[in-house]
Amino acid sequence: MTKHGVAAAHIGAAVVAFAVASLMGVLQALSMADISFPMRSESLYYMAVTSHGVLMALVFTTFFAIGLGYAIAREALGRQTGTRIGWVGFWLAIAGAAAAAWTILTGQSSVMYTFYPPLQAHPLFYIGATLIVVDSWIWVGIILFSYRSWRREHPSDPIPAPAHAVMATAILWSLATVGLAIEVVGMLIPWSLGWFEKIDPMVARTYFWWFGHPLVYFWLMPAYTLWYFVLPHIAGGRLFSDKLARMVFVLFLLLSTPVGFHHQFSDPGITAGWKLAHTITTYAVLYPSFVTAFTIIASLEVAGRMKGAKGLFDWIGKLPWRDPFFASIALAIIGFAFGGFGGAINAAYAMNALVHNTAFIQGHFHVTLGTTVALTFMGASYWLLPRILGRELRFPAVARIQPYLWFFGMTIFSTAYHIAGIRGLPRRVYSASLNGSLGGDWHTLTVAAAIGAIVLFTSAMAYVFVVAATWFAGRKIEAPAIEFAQPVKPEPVAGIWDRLGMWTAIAAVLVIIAYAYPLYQLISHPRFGSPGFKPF
Ligand code: HEM
Ligand SMILES: [Cu+2]
Repeated sequence: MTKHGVAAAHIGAAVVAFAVASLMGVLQALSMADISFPMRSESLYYMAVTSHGVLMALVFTTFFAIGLGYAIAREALGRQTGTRIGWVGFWLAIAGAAAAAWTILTGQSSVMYTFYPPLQAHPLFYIGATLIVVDSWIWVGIILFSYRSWRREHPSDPIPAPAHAVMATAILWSLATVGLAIEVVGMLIPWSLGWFEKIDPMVARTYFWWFGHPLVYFWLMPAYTLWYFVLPHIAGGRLFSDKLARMVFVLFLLLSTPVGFHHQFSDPGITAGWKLAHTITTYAVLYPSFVTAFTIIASLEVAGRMKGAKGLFDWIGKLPWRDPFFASIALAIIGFAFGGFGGAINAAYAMNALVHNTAFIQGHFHVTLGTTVALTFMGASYWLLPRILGRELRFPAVARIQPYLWFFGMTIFSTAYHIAGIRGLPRRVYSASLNGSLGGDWHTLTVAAAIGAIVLFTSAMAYVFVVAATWFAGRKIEAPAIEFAQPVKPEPVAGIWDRLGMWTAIAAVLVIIAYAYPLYQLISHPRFGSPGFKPF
C-alpha cells in the first residue's frame, strides 16, 4: 500500500458494491421482460431494485468519490491532515453499509433508493446510511483542513486547480447533506423506531430532493475533475482554460442545490411559482455543463494538434482510443450528450408529465449516472489503481475492450427503455405484461433491454475481474506519479473563483431562498400524517 491507503480502501469497497449491484441489475431487467429464472418473484424483484439502486447510486458512487477526492487532493496539495480520522470514517461507513445491505438483502427494507415514506425500512437501513454520510463529512473536514495547512504556506497563490475542484465538491456535499440529515435523523429514524406513529411524506420528499439533486453533482463533479485535470494529460495535451474550469466548479456549487423541485413537478403542496423558480435554476445549471463540453473537447483538440493534426477533424484520430482511461471518458462524454437531451425533456414541466415515472427515466439515468459517471469511474480505476496500490494493471487487453462493451450494451438498454417509457411503460414494476394487451406492445422493447443488460453485466464483470486481478495479483512496481494536465495559460494569482468562502456563503443563501418558504408552507398545512407501510 502506498501513502494513498485510505483512498484505496474506499475504492475497493466501491467496487465490491458495484459487483453485487450489477447482478441485481440483470435480475430486474429479466423480471421486467418476463424472462424466467430460478426464484423469480415480486419480493425478490423489489429487493433487487432496492439493493441495485442503493448500492449503485449511494454506495458505489459515494465511496468512489471519496476515495478519488482523497487521492487527488492529497496529490494536488502535497499533503493530507488527519488520515487516521479518515480511517475511522472508513470503518464507520463499512459498518453502516454492511448493516444497511443486510436489512435489504434479507428483505426487510424494500423501500428503493429514494426511501420515500410511508414505505418503511428497518431502522438499521437509515442508521447505516447515516454512518456513510458521517464518513463523507469526515472526508469534507480532512479536505478542508489539508487546504488550510497548504494555504498557510502559500498565502497568495491560486489554489491548485484539481484541489479547487475537490473542495467545491466537498462544500456542495456538505450543503446538500443538511437536507438529508434533517430527513433521516429528524424524521425517518425516530419513526422507524416507533417513537412516533405518523410521518409527513410530502415534507420528507422535499428534504430528500434538497439532497437528491446536488447528489447528482456529487457524482458528476469527481468525473469532471478527471475530465478537466487528468484527461488532457493522458491525451498528450493541455487544459484549454484554467479559469473556465474554476468558474464551472463554482457555478455547480451555487446552482445545483436550489433545483430540487424538478423532481417534484407532480407533487401536490408545492405551488407552481416555486416549481417554475427551480426550473429556471435547472436550465441555468445546464450552462456550466455546456462550458464543460466545450472546454474538454477544446483540450482534446489541443492534444491532437500538438501531435501534428492539421485538418478540421483529423485530431480526433490522433487521440489514444486504445487507452482504457481515455476511451472510457470519451464514451462517457458521448453518453452525456444524449443524457443532456433527455435531461432537457425531464426539466420541461409539460414534457415531464409525459415521462414521469416511466421507463424513460431509467433509460435517462443509465446514460447519465450509469455511463457518464460510472464509465468515467471504471476508466479512472485503470489509471488510478497502479498509482495508489503500487501494482501493475493486470489484463490490460480486457480493460481495453471493457468500455466499448459497456457503451454498446448501454446503447441497446437505454434506447429500448427510452422508447418504452414514451409508450407508457411504468418504471419500478415487476413485469411489463401486467397491463394485459398494452403489455404486448412493450414486450419486444423490454426483451431488447434485457439483452442490453446482459451485455452490461458482462462488461461489469470484466471490470471487476481486472480490478481484483490487479489488486491481488498485480506485479509490485514503484507507483507511477499522479500527474495533472498543465493549462495552456496558468492563472498567475488567486482570482475571484478562488474565493470559496464567499461562494459558500452565497450558495447557502440560495438554498435558504429556494427552500425556506416552500417548507414553511408545507409544514403549516393542516395534516394527519401517514402511518408506516412495509411492502413485504
Ligand atoms: C450491469 C449494469 C446495469 C444493469 C443491467 C442495470 C439495470 C437496471 C434496471 C433494469 C433498472 C430498472 C429497475 C426497474 O425500475 O424496474 C435499474 C434501475 C436503476 N439503476 Fe441500473 N443497471 C446497471 C448499472 C447501473 C449503474 C452503473 C448505476 C449507477 C451507478 C445504476 C443505477 C440505477 C438506479 C439508481 C436505478 C433506480 C432504482 C429505483 O428505481 O429505485 N445502474 N437498473
Ligand atoms: Cu435533478
